[in-house]
This record gives sequence, structure tokens and C-alpha cells, in this order.
Amino acid sequence: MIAARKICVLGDFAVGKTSLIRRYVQGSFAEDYQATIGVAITRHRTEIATSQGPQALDQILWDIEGSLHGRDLALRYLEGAAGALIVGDLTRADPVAAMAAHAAIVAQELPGRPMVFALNKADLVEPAARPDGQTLLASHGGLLRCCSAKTGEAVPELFAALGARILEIGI
Ligand code: G3D
Ligand code: MG
Repeated sequence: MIAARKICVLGDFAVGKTSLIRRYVQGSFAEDYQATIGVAITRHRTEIATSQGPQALDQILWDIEGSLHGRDLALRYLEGAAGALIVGDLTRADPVAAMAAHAAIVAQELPGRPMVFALNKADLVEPAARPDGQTLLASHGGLLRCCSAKTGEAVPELFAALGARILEIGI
């Protein structure tokens, strides 16, 4: 039987959550996005390399609107998630702090669940301007990568790392 796991994609409004899912699932990028209203759910079957060899995983990706009104609603979306992809926007001031706020909620509501951190829109910034994510990693662990939904840089790696972590710890 193929494992299916819920993965929440979280981050502030317009950081690129929907674009990253689209890049990952469809391999494409479009400039003319509709803002996500509420939540959009996409199922994506993939093969994950684990220490026990390749394993199929259905990733149920919950694309959650950035500006969720009220904490209670946000918390309801997290229910039952096996892990989270936290997205930040490299073109904004202090994207790591914004991601840390989302990570803190996940850590509280879903203790022990793995997270990975996507510093998105890397195509728009010089490599030298990439911030240091050590504080985020020190608090929450998980892979942190600069990535781009536009070019595809590091996108599959982030989703694969999260899938592998979920399967390895047996959530
Ligand atoms: P959200 O789902 O987090 O709210 P979206 O964000 O995926 O809707 O993306 C918000 C805007 O950022 C979109 O532009 C989208 O095209 C752009 N975007 C997302 N990812 C990237 C990226 O990696 N590089 C670049 N250059 N742009 C990106 P618009 O103009 O439609 O608001
Ligand atoms: Mg969206």
C-alpha cells in the first residue's frame, strides 16, 4: 500500500507557495496567478529515497492562504499534517524572521513533525544577498535552501527532503 501524508505549505502572502507547488507538481511557472482563497489541495505521488531504499509516497499538499484570518482557522488547517514546508521571500526584509513565526506555530501545534525551509525567488537576488538561516535551523532543524519556483532551483530537493524525513521518522 502506498503511504499518503498531509504536508502543509505555509508562509506569508505572495511568497510563492502556490508557485512552488505548481513547479513541483506540474514542472511549470506562470506569472498570472490567482491568489489562493482559503486552501487548495493537490495530491502528488512521488518516489522517495530512504535508508531502506526507494519508497512511494502520496504527498497531499495543502496550499494555505497566506493571510489566514485568525489563528483558530490556521490551526485547523494544520490538523493531521505529517510535516510542513515553510516558505519565505528572499526579496523582502528579513524573510527568515517571517518563516520563524510560521515554524513556531508548527512546532507548537505539531510537535516533532519535520519542517523544511524554502527561501524562494532566488532568481531575483544576487547569491551574495542570500541570508543566513542558521537561527531557523538551530531552532527547528530541517533542510533550508534558497530556491526558485521560476527556475525550479532546489524545488524537488526540498519536497523530497521533507518526504524522506516523514518516512524515516514513521509519522
Ligand atoms: P502565494 O501562493 O504564496 O501567495 P504565489 O504566492 O505563488 O501566488 O506567488 C506570488 C507572486 O510571486 C506571483 O507573482 C508569482 O509569479 C511570484 N513568484 C512566485 N515564486 C517566484 C519565484 O521563484 N521567482 C519569481 N521571480 N517570482 C515568483 P504576481 O506578479 O502574479 O503577483
Ligand atoms: Mg497562493
